[in-house]
Amino acid sequence: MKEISNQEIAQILKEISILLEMQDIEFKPRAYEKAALAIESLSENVFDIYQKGGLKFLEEIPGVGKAIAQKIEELLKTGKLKYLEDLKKQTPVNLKELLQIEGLGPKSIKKLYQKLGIKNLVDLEKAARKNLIAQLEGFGEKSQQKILKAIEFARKSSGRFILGFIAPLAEKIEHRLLELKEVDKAIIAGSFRRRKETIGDLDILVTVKEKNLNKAKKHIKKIMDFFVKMPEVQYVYAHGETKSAVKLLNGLDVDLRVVSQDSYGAALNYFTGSKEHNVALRQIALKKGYKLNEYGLFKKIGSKEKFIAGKTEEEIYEILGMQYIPPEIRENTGEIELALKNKLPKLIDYNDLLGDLQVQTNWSDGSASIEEMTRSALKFGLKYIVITDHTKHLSVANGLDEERIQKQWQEIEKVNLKLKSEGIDFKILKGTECDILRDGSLDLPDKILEKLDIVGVSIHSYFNLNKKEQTNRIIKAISNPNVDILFHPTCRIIQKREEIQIDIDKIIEIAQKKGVILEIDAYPDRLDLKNEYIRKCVEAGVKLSIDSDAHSPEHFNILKYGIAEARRGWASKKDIINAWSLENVFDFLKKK
Ligand code: DGT
Ligand code: CA
Ligand code: CA
Ligand code: ZN
Repeated sequence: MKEISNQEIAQILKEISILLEMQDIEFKPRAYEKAALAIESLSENVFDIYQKGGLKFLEEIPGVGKAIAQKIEELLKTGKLKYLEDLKKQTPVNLKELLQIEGLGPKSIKKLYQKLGIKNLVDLEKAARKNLIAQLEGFGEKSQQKILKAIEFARKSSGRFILGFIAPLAEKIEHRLLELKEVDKAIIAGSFRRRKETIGDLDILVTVKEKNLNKAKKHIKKIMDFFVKMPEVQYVYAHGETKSAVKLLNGLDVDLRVVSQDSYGAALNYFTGSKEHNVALRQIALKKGYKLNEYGLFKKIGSKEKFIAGKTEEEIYEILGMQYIPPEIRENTGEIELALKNKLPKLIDYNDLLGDLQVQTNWSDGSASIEEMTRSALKFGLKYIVITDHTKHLSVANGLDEERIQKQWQEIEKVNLKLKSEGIDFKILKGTECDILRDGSLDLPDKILEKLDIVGVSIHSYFNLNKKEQTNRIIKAISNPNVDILFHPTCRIIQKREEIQIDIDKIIEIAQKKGVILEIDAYPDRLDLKNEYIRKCVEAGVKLSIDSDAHSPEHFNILKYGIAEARRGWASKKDIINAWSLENVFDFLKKK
């Protein structure tokens, strides 16, 4: 048996539907599509359903008939599906790539394959550039242009990497460079330094210690040689005297530039970006009679330019009459204007968190015990955590029912006493990640919720309700006076699942009225809420929490990505409730 997720099964059914449509088969494609949709919004795992009742239970899933049930059975049993393999052989094209091109559907993809042998994006672009698509019946010049545009867009949005997933490798490379004896400074600039959710490529800057120009040249050559020969390098685009560029085995591109000590700050500022921030900053410089580029800040005196600054970023901002702007908010969304008026908010700091309000244990789908999670939280410098295991509706995660959650309280008490006896100042709180059911009611009764220290609620099913229904569902859930936090409010998974459709402004408004906290889930591919919504909360005075959503002891490590997202959303300590002492947290919650 193979544990395949609902999402994966739905994906496969959708693929079959598209392949069938290519074959000009009627009705069947629609049946597969319907089954895919049904399985996507199913709250129970198909895998569990099958284990409980076999083929018969599969057939009871709405939209799933006998033929489709059998295919699901084959998938679960063998991990493969012959029917799909056969269909794929008939039109061996890269559907995933081609379908992201706006305007291309199953029928047109089939035609492009049959008439021009187009199998993927590269083939498609070649054909379009050779003007072959314009000549195909049913396409024409206009759609050829559209296709070229869409290819460009697809290239831009794909091939990006999730910050938290590549950071360990990126930092390893950075440290490795720093350890070279020739290197003085090494730093990753670009979107990585701005802590964007996804990273296109890495832009590394280094300076050398050697001041003598001739000697320095040799040192730089050594650094460049070292860089292009790193074990992770797959391909070398450029191996130059001041710049090299490589592709790593995982597909990530990395640029390395050597800059002079005197220009380090200017280069760091330029290559950190964003481009929009750079452009606006340069205009400020011009207005004040300077010129700013990656080499420094220059004053125009007559026809000459005099070097004024460039060694550090700080001195550049200072001479331009501004506060230092943290990289995370350099997006030209108002930070420059405020920095000129000395009115930037003081952002939450990377060591400001005192607690974590969402922690899973092996009582549900976490890997470690309450005590193990607690000891780990202590190591990460926290003062309190809330144990928030899933509830019974989420049966895949072995969610807790009334009875088990009450047993868990005894365990929490026990560990709390143990810590106290060891003289450790730490508090474990009783909480829950209570499932929001389809109609907005909650998976645990009020008489249980009342007794918890902190109640978190979240959505794990029916992701595709329409905006009105989904918004009302959440409003109903957070209107329960026992509810303190809404976890991962938009349910997005970066590069995998779109946000659920909600009226975020309305939810922020209700959260503000009811004193409900909205979460920033720090999981690298969640970062939910995202920065734009965080900023709305900050403006509306809604409190936020930054939680690890830890499922194992080392996961507290990812809190930093939540903090980064909070900073990108302009949040300060006053906005982030788990940067407060436990006393203050409870004072806030009591006022609800
Ligand atoms: P990415 O790699 O797509 O995640 O985003 P970035 O921001 O790292 O962009 P990248 O790698 O193309 O360029 C690095 C930095 O260099 C960018 O943040 C700002 C600067 N930069 C690049 N192109 C331009 C430009 O045309 N004008 C200005 N002013 N700055 C630029
Ligand atoms: Ca970059
Ligand atoms: Ca770059
Ligand atoms: Zn969850």
